[in-house]
Amino acid sequence: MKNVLVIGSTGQIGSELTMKIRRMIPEGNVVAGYIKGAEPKGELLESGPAAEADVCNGEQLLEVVKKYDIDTIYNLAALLSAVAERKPQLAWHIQIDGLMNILEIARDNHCAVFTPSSIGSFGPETPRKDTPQDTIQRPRSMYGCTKVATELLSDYYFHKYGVDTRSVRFPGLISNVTLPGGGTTDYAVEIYYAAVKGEEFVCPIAPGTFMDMMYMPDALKAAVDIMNADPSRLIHRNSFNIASMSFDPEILKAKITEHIPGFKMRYEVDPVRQAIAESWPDKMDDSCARAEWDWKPSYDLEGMTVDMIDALRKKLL
Ligand code: AKB
Repeated sequence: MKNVLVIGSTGQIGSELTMKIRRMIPEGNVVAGYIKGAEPKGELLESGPAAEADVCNGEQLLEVVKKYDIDTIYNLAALLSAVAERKPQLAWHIQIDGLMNILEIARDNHCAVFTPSSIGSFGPETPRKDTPQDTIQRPRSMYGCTKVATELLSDYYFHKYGVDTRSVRFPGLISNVTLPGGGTTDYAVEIYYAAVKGEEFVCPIAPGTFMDMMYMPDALKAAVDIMNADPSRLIHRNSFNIASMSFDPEILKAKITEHIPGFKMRYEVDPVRQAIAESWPDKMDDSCARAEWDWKPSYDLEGMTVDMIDALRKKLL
């Protein structure tokens, strides 16, 4: 990995991943790819090259890949689960037609490609506890349909054309830099912002609904480590279960209250998000990632909570 294009560089993952990779390879071109209306600003803009890179515009992508001699593409363009339910055709267009554009360019230009999958690639028939690496994937959401198709298409391009595609199934990601937009797991980020600001949190997910979650530094490490992994050890490619913690809103509220006594939360359950959340696993088994590329998270709920509160106090107060 030397010249890298991060598509979706101003999003929740992209904004931090681009900066991490720039720090890792200062001698390379790490291009912050964006779409109109979501241009990079500040440090992201000033610390390296930026280029318009819309997944739905193959010619534009090819131009960027050629100009910067790109060898690795991080494809982070996606509509998250709740938004994708409102705009299913657009979600398919971005997530699948866009991925096709990227894979074709990668095939002709010898690029490795990372396109994340998600806990959203599972559905109600999937075993909920210790969800195996290889299991039933029959999601009921459009987001999930695109994620399963992403896994299949990425594996297809690897087996058929030798494109070096690799991926992880991200849990809900919690970060203090860029807010997520339109996901089912967003509550687990928003709750920290409310708690630090001293506001009551209105939770859209019902008590007792468990989902895998992960702190952003671990997610970024996974995205980098999988692309740097020794290919001869990889039995799987698209896509690996990775896990670090699983909780429901009550457990998260109790943990935050240990650090911010008096924090208040009430429920106003959003039926769309709740139905999606109930179809996702409670907790994935990530033993294949641990065995094949030494995946190991650093943060548990306590470590993440201390760090989130500290960072948000500096940012918001
Ligand atoms: C979402 O909630 O849609 C995402 C995800 C789990 O992939 N955060």
